[in-house]
Amino acid sequence: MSRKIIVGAAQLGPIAREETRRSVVARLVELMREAKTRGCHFIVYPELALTTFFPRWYFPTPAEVDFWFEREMPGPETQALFDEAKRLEMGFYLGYAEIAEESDGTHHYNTAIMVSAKGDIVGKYRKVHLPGHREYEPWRAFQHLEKRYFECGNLGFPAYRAQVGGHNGIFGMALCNDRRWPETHRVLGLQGVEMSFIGYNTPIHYPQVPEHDHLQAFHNLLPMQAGAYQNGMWIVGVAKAGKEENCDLLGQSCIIAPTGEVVAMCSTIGDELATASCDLDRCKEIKDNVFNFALHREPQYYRLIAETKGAVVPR
Ligand code: ING
Repeated sequence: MSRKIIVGAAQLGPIAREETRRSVVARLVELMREAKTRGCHFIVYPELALTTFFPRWYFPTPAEVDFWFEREMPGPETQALFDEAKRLEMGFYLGYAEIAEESDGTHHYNTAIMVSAKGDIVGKYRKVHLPGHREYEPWRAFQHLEKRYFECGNLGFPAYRAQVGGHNGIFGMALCNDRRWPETHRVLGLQGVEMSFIGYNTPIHYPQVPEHDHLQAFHNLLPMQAGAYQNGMWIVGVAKAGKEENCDLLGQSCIIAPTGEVVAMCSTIGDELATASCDLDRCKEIKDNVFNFALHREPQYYRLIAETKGAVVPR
């Protein structure tokens, strides 16, 4: 018995500050059409896939910030993507900046959705681990103001039963910095997730520790390969890549098996599709054995993980 689904990692090259959503959606549709010719059932786009990575700049007014957000999904510019997905019977994951009107007011999130081959939104995730800083910091070559523009997600790390390629599976989502934190993958793993989608925008230059710049590719794969293996799940990591408004973003979009092996990877820093046939049943090789949670975990000793924010060091 196997539950093979064919998945596409749809990496995007740079999106210029002036590039319209309509123009970006045309690029997304192009990648979706290529995915169809390659037999894909599902395609994964990057984080904040509709615009340039705007947290690299300081915007003084709320109106200038809100310009980068979507109030509707699908909205006027993104309906074409949903329509094409329905026509091609292609599910997709899409990262975007979300303005949400909730009972207690208006909120701003760094969001991702999972959309079925019928064009229905079957899952939503709002980024929990927000990197960067809140105030303008002039010493930086570029800002990273995610803590200023987004609120911490209020949905946790939900898992979804959904159908992809005619097979039922359990899917999860994360966004960029989330992939660096083992808690992200484990909370999904503890819900039986068999495949997670993670879009990212990762500058190669890390201003606080520039001597780590040459390690960005290693630090991209390391946590995702570990997360896949330690939770017995497929992980599809997809970059917005290339020199975007003079900021070099890492590529290396990839599909990782539950064994932790990279089975497909992009080799350019432009718009590029990497695909793989992923058998969801292969998760059992790991989930039923080396990481059989019910058999081997000892949560009575893990309380610090959930009970404290910072480290509790011995006196
Ligand atoms: N970007 C980066 C990421 O976590 C970063 C921020 C870069 C953190 C390099 C640490 C090192 O991949 C986003 N958008 O989270």
